[in-house]
Amino acid sequence: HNKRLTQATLIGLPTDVGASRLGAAMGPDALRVAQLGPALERLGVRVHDLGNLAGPANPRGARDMDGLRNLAECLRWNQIAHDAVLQVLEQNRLPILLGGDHTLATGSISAIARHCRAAGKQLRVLWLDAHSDCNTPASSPTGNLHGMPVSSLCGLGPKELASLSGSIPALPASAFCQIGLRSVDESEKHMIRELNLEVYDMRAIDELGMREVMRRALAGLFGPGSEDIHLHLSFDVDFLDPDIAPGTGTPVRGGPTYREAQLCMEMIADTGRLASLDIVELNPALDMRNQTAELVVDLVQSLFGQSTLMRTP
Ligand code: 5AB
Ligand code: MN
Ligand code: MN
Ligand code: MN
Repeated sequence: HNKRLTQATLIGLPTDVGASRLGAAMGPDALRVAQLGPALERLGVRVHDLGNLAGPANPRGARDMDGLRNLAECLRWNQIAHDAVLQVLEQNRLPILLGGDHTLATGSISAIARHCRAAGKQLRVLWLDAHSDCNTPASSPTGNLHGMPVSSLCGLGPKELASLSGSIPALPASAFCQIGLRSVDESEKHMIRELNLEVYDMRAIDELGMREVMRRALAGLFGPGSEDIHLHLSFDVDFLDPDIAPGTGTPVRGGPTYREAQLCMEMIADTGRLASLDIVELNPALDMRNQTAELVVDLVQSLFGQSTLMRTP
C-alpha cells in the first residue's frame, strides 16, 4: 500500500526575514551538510537540488512603521517560494522547501493550493509546530511574520501575503491540522476557535498518545477515495523537544520525544499521500555539531518510507 515517491526537488530558501532571531537563513546548507539528498536517494527517491534561490537581504532593523518586521522582504521571499514550488508541482515532482523561517509556508502552501484548485484535488495540511502561527498583524505580540502564515493562508494576514494563491482564502481553515502545540498566544486561542482549527496540542499527545493523535489526523487519507488528496507537511523544527533539537530560534520545552516524532513520520509515510514538504525554522547558529539537522534528516527518511523491518526501496 505504500506508494513509492520517486522524484523530489530540493528548494533552498535561505532567509530569516520573518523572524527576529537571525540564523534560519543557514538552514538549507545545514540540511545538505547532514546529507539530506543522499539519505533520500538511498530510499529510492530521485533527488534534484535547485540550490539556494536568491532573495532580498535581511535589513536587521527594528519593526517597521506598520508594526511588522520586514513585510516587503517577506512578501518577496514568499513570491519566490510560491513560484518555485508551483513550477516543481507542474513538473509532477515533490517539492521539498528548505527554509528559512516559517513565513515561507505562506508562499509554498499558496502554490500548492493554487495547484490543487486547478487539478481538482483536495488539500490536507499537517502543521507540526510548538506554535499555532495564526497571529494577525493586529494581534501579533512581536510583529514577526513567521507567527502569521496560518492566518495569512486563511485570508486574515497582510493582504499581499493572503492573496498569493490567487484566491482569498488560499484554502479552508478545515484543511489544516496542527500537532504538537505548547505555546499559543491569548490572541491565537481566540483565532483557533474562530477558525475552528483542528488542533492536537501536547496535552492531547500526552493523553491519547501519538498513535491515536496521528490516526485521527490522518483519517480519510487511506484507501479508496483518498487518491485525490494532496497531503502537505509543514514541519517546523521547533515541534521537536529542544533536548533533542536545540537548533531552532523559538524553542519550547515539553515537545515530542525522538520515538514520538519517528512514529508521527512513519504514520504519515503509511498513507502514501505525501506530495509536498516544508522543513523550516532550523537555525544552525543555535545547534550543536549539526545534531538538529541530522535528526531532521533521520526523521525525513521515515517520512519517505524507511522502516526497521520493511525493505526499501
Ligand atoms: B514559528 C509568537 N507566537 O507570534 C509570535 O516558529 C511566536 O514559525 C511565533 O512557529 C513562532 O511571534 C513562529 C510569540
Ligand atoms: Mn514554531
Ligand atoms: Mn512555525
Ligand atoms: Mn520558530
